[in-house]
Amino acid sequence: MRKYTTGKPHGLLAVLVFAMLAPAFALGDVYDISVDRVTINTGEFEKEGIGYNGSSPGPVLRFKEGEDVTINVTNNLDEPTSIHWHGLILPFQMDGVPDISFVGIAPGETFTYEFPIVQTGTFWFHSHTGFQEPNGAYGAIVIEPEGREPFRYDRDYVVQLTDQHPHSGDRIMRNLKMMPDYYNRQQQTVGDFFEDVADEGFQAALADRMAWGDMRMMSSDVEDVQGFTALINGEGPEQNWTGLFKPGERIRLRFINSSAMTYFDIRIPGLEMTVVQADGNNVQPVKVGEFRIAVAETFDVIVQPKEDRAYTIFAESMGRSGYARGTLAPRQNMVAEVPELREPPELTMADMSGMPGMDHSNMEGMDHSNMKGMDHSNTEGMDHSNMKGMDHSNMEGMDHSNMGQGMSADSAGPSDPFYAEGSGLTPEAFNGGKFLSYADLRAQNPLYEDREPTREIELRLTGNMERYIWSINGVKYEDADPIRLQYGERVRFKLVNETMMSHPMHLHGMWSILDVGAGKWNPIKHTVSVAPGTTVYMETEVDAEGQWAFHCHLSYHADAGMFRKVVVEGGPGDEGWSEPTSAAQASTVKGSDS
Ligand SMILES: [Cu+2]
Repeated sequence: MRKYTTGKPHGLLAVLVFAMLAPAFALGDVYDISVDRVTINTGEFEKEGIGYNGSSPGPVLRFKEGEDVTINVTNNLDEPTSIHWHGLILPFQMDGVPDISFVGIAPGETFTYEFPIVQTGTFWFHSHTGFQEPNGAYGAIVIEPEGREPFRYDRDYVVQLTDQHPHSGDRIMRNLKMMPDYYNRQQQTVGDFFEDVADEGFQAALADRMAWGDMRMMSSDVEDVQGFTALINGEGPEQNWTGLFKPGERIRLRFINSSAMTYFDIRIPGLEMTVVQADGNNVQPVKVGEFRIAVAETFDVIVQPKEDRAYTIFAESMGRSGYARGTLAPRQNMVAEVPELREPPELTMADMSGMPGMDHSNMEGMDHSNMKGMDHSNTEGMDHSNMKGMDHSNMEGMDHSNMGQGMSADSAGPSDPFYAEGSGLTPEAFNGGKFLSYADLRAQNPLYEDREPTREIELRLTGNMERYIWSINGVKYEDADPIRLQYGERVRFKLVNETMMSHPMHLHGMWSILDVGAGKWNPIKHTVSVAPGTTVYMETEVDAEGQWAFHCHLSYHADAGMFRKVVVEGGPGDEGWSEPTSAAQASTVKGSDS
């Protein structure tokens, strides 16, 4: 283990020795990254944050398939750090997760990462220590293929989306723990209630409110953290990041969602987008008017603006509490109209149908004398994670495994099989055009042979919004045993979302084959978003030994416990993986508040 934590001179020597021993191996470039305190200016506020090589986002790292990279990461902070290479397939000791892959990088230390680049596409990197990532510690990775791309383009831009908040990550977490709706600025008011009474009638409006009150949740709980400024490549809506083009050119836009908490719905008014890659893997092209990008996902699209005018890249947050904005233009300082934010979506009872013990059939029998159900102030003592009367038998309606049928855009049918039917979160394209669904994704080339899984592992995504506890199978990370997998098996994960929030689940080190009902053409991803009230299946060829992380990529959900260690045993190099230990080990960071 220590050999990976050598200082810079040592690391270079190791590379030289390695090069002499294996002259046939291509010696790749050496990259130097420093981790620094930086000032982040969003155009709306300034804050102290963490960046790489003096800026946030850090540099775009450009690798080439087949090269062996050496990356020296020097920690200039007064606290430990780490870098995780999100979506990269590499030896687990290089994966950069403190306490799982390695011990972390102590203040003043240089850690040398060395690994071969065995894939192509758009990825990103970020700190896996404390709340450094929400505080700005991220950058983009572009990996060029050895051969040709299966699609043509003339230009190539990274479009890295982030959500910077005036508060530091530590402060946000403290506030959420104290008051989970602290950052929810779209709470319903008494006025809203009387509007609903006017629309739906008193009984319906009241029954609805009481059901929500029982749940200790609000129908506007789409986003945990509002009040951020959304950025494109580090520039806020007013700063307006701009990419230049010549009319008629084909432009590849590499969208990366490096936000802490924010899903975005992305469109470019006036341009059709052709999705060609998801999470770094080529997919059969899909033309769309709009797409949703979950936290930690990447989507590459190709656009071809033909007119000599500017186009706005408009990325609305899923809860419509903010937007990122950039511009594609033939010349600098050109702007196009910036659309208005649409109405915030409202969760519906369908989004809660994953909640155990909810029976929607007998709402009429509710006792209306108990009006306190509408009062959100007395919400103590309810823990949904252990509600009695759990009944999973009626979950079949949401089972996506037999999704081949009924996927037409029939107005009567479900609009998107990855959302509960009747969900308030089901996206709709602004212009009435096509909104990308997971169900549209097909691998360009299947990476794995289609074979039967050896077993199924059910993971229920659970939580208690009232206490801001997030967990898997009702158990948070610190109390959980690792998930043990055998090298060589193929595991089918059943992800059941019992909460009212979407969770982007990220498995490190191995691909997640998302079941969209397309057999061997199912797309492979590193991050799979599970919408409220739904069940999603993904399969994993267990082809990487060692210790890996598997977690929700919403920063504050991961920190609160929606996180697991995965141990892959029985591989060729299995010596029994020991726990990394060192004085440098520290999983939370005491950052300064702003
Ligand atoms: Cu989550």
